[in-house]
Amino acid sequence: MPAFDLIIANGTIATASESYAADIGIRDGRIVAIGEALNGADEVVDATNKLVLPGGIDSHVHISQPSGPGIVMADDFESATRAAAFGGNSTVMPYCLQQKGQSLRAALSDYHALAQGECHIDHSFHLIVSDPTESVLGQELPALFADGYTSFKVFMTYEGLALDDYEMLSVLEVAREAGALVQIHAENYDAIRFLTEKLERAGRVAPHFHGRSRPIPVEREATHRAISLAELIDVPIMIVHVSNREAMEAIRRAQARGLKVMGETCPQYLMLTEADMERTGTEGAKYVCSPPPRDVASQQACWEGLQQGVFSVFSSDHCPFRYEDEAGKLAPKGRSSFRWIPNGIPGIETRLPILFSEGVVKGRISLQQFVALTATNHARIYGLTGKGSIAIGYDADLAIWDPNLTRPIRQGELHHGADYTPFEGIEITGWPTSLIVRGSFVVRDGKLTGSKMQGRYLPRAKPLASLSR
Ligand code: DUC
Ligand code: ZN
Ligand code: ZN
Repeated sequence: MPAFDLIIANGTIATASESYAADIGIRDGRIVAIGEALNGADEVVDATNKLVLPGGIDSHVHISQPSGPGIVMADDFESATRAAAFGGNSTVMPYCLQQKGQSLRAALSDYHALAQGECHIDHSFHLIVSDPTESVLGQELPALFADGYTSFKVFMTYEGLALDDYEMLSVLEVAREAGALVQIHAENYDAIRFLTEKLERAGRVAPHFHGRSRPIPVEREATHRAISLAELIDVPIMIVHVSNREAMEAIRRAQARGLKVMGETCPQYLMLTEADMERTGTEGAKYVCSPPPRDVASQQACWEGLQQGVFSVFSSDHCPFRYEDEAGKLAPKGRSSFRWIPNGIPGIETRLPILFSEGVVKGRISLQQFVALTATNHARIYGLTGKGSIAIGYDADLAIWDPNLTRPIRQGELHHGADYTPFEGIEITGWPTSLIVRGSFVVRDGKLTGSKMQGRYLPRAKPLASLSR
């Protein structure tokens, strides 16, 4: 019997700490050898002139999430995980939304049913806590933590989702006791409501007024408040989808003071601006997401946050809606005011190529930072044991990249369920060409070879309180 099921030979391996030329020997879905001139395998795949990276981990995606009456997300688990695989990802972490009045267990059982047998790659859930009742705080969250649901998200805005400060403190306290990590959507609910009503009264309802209804101070204030509340409880937090300098600097200051505050940014805050929401007619709706895309100076601030380690993760915040669709961006109510345009954009397949091309190829970040920001840190922070790196004993989750392949992002070549990409036409150098999950090809030389039965659900270990930087 050969020593290995599969050898990936002659590639350049890159991890969060170094790059080197070596072969990878895989048996029973795990990496069992890394060395020169390995031999003895059922199959040898030649990766000459290719990079071999850990499969990407996208720890912030929304799939099949209820999004309001008549609105339907563009991706289910099958299409989202297929698109993720073509984008070089081997694990995604979607949200499981608790609806008001619903138990967390009931919400989870709905999401597991949607995902079961429909995932091309591995997945694990964060909970969204929208109704922190006594039983949620006292019983469900601690029990679910013990079952491997070790992170949850809370919102400071949105009707039906926003927690007030008392509720936030209660959730943070439970997280502290359990050792869970809380992700925070930091925008000031009342300020958005106030500004939205004012804009609507003035007849300013076109898509780009979405940005005016939640300007930078709205995000800065909530970020500062979230950090202060977490400091009161002494609990780690992750501020998700940071869009601008003021929020980034608030996180940096908290870190300098020794607080366990982590940050995340996303492709839309590097590549889009508010001008995109000003496109003619209703087209601006394609770019409506929250927080909204800002300006070029904010893009620069987000790059600095990535370069300087203020942000430890780079996620897609994939939240896809179709454009030409009454159940999506052009819902009848959405045409009447920006307030009703479903918030979110697709990005699960383009996250890694964008950061590779704009970051590594253009010299803004190193290849090691790229791997850390897109895979390794996600695994460490969220407790995905045996994922996110290339090392003996780790799952053989590998993305093979052609670092010289240059072609633009085109909707027609993507695999998600949305009918557009907000990143249309961006020229990319460096694309993943093959993706292996636990030793089996899901995508091979640009073709889907895996099945939707291949992805597994991953319970998680205790999250990390902070990355030592
Ligand atoms: N927050 C998210 O995290 N994703 C999409 C929309 C939102 O407000
Ligand atoms: Zn959010
Ligand atoms: Zn999100």
